Amino acid sequence: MTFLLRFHRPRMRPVLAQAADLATDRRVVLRAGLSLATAAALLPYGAHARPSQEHVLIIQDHEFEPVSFKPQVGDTLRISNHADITHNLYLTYADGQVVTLDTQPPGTERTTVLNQPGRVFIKCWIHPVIRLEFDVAPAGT
Ligand SMILES: [Cu+2]
Repeated sequence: MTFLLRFHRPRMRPVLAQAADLATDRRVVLRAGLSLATAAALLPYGAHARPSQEHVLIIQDHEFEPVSFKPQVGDTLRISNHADITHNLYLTYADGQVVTLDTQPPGTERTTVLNQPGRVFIKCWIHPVIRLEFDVAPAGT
């Protein structure tokens, strides 16, 4: 059985370019007369934040592709049905929250924004054999 896995990330500039921009921003801030403390307070955000990403998860027949991405809270999961059967998937978060996606005929995609850190299970209401689990990291880690 062939497994395909793709995940798309928004274009990210190289870290060095971001760091250079941050340094420039700091000089601008200083020239604007704000305190060093203010600039220092901005630094952790610029150094650690990562933009939300979109991860594509493909389902073939009755199985998901293995997960190789590292999702965070706020990331979007795009599930693409490459099977020739309809699925109706749902996510279960660690606290029991259930998010049901719409019925998903062959060739269609459904998206959901991951809203909690921790273990997430994806199953199908129609095909209980289908099961996938992965971890979601807190935002900004
Ligand atoms: Cu199914």
